[in-house]
Amino acid sequence: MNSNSGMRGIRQVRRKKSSLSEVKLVILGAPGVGKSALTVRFLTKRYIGEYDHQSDSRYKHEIAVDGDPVIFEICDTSTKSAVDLPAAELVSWADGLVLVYSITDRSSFTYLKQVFNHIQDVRGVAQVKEKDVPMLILGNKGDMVHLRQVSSEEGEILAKDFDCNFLEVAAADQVNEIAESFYELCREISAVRRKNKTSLLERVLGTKNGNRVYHRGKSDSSLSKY
Ligand SMILES: Nc1nc2c(ncn2[C@@H]2O[C@H](COP(=O)(O)OP(=O)(O)OP(=O)(O)O)[C@@H](O)[C@H]2O)c(=O)[nH]1
Ligand SMILES: [Mg+2]
Repeated sequence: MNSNSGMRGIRQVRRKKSSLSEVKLVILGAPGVGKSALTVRFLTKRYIGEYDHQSDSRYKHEIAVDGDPVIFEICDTSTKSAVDLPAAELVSWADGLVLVYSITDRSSFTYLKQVFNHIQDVRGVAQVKEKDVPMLILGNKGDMVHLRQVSSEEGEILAKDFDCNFLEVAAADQVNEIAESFYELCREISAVRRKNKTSLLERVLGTKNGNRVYHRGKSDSSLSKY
């Protein structure tokens, strides 16, 4: 490796770090699907079994993703009933959304469709289509297959409809799979930021694909024609 490519490598690492430094996630889903269990599993690797149901819980925690430190700010929502929709401010606040249902509870699966429509209302259909707010669907309580009400195929179809990743998990049993699904969401958020940064630069510089484009601006009209 020559010194130039070494420098390039260092700059790339620096840029990656700054774009990945803080990630805001909101965990959504019907009551009792395991939102808190999954959040605590991800943040502490622990499974306690019983969690506070009274109010939303907020966490701020630094975790390394692909060797780079990332500050995860997570809002674990507490849903009072399966007709309540998440607060619009929370949906707007999020960089990424984790949508949880329980494979043992069909109504929690159906609830996510309502939540998705609500996300589209809040963030805009076009933005959701463009994946400006990456999402992840987790079908939790995968250890309770004897009580299964939602098939894996249905979960996959839902993820295709929402155009996002999907995984069946068990907060009760798993650590690494859950962590990896959160890391992947974090990578997607980082990709969105890079994309938005590039398109902002293109707009500011008036360039696309390296070609400079001339835009007639307001000040042009005040220029003398002679
Ligand atoms: N068997 C099994 N039980 C689970 C799993 N995840 C969570 N639970 C249990 O399901 C119950 C609800 O879990 P919570 O994490 O409190 O669910 P929640 O979605 O945060 O619930 P609310 O905050 O009330 O909306 C608890 O008794 C958990 O122990 C899992 O993967 N397997
Ligand atoms: Mg909870």
